[in-house]
Amino acid sequence: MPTLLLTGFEPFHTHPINPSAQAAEALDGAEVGGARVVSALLPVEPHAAAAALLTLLDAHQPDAVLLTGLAAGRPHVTAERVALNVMDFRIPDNAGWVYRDHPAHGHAEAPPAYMSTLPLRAVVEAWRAAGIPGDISNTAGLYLCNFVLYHALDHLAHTGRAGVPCGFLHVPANAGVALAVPEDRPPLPYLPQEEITRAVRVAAEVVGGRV
Ligand code: PCA
Repeated sequence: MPTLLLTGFEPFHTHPINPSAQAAEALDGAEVGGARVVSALLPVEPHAAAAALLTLLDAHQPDAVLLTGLAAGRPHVTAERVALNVMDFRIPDNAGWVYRDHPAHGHAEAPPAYMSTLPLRAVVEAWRAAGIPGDISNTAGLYLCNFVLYHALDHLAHTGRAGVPCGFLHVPANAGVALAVPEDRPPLPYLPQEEITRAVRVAAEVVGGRV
């Protein structure tokens, strides 16, 4: 059976939990769209995240890759179209570092961007058919989510696996994240965790069903 690598991120910044991690944990080992899900959590620090990601890609040789993370403030799920070779953090990573105007990949020949190789429109249509509003996003930000998407696509391209569908889903806050916002800060839109997990599962069904 084909393998679908599904990653979530550890909690970061002021968020006590990460709904992407909860979705990845809930789907670990499941058979989705004819593929077996192998889930893993990535650290919110670029060096450790890149090392963990490349190890996962080489150890599991996945047939499809679905990376996920939290976009606190977005009202619905989004499938990212592009990863840029830029890090420009507005908040520190979990090691306390802030990278500004910094390449995501230091190699002189690293391209400025990679396009997601997921069937993005099919994912959005499957969400809608399942009653889940969502959209394609044209920016994954310039923090860890953009960074891991860039490195995953770069690694697949350089190991003869450019045809492996690979992309990134951003999920909104769940109730636990929204409840942790201090009263003097603007409230966050949120979705119940079950709905976030369902959205990730529907996307995995589309991707897994094509490998
Ligand atoms: N979201 C962050 C990094 C970790 C996460 O879950 C991002 O959007 O870059």
